[in-house]
Amino acid sequence: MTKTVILGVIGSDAHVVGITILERAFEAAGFDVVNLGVQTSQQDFADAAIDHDAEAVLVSSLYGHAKQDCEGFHELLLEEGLEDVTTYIGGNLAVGQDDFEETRRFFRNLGFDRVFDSETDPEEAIEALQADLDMRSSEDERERKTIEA
Ligand code: B12
Repeated sequence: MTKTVILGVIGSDAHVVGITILERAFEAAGFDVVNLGVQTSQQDFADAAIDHDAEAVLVSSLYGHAKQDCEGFHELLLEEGLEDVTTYIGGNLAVGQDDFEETRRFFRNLGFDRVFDSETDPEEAIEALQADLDMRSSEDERERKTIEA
């Protein structure tokens, strides 16, 4: 079954090239992509995930304000009943040069399932999402069988 991902650039960020490339790469890999474009609010991500019954939300941020823009995002997803949606973030996630492992830890602590830097090849994120969603559907399948049994 085709899996739907929501893609967008969060906050006031207007960098569009990265998500355009990601949109094409995820589509070519067989995903249904809903591209919300630039300057997308947290609520817009949540609304789109509900409207399209999405499996994943991919957040992009390039301009250095991702930390502020993503505060409270996972609390909002929880409030909206979207706790099962897989969330990734990628791009230039901090201002200037910093230790990416620290940045990754920060965003993992916010609730993102995976965190990617701006050097990430889209294929890497696609393979990760395929693996994460396959894992999730086999867990669901196992759960269904246990309930049915
Ligand atoms: C073009 C550009 C602009 C253009 C954007 C035009 C447009 N509409 O897209 C303009 C001139 C408008 C602009 C403005 C600004 N910019 Co600018 N911009 C760039 C630049 C030169 C290229 C960005 C780009 O298109 N890259 C090409 C694409 C293919 O790569 P990408 O965006 O990195 O995306 C890839 C990866 O990051 C990754 N990825 C991205 N998101 C995600 C999400 C997920 C889930 C995954 C898995 C992967 C992933 O995959 C993408 C595809 O391969 C970069 C510098 C650079 N070389 O990156 C600065 C840069 C991003 N800009 C920067 C800044 C500071 C700004 C401004 C704040 C400047 C200012 N003071 O006004 C403003 C912000 C305006 C705003 N509201 O957003 C900084 C950010 C610094 C930081 N984060 O620490 C950078 C890094 C320049 C720098 N070295 O200082 N910018």
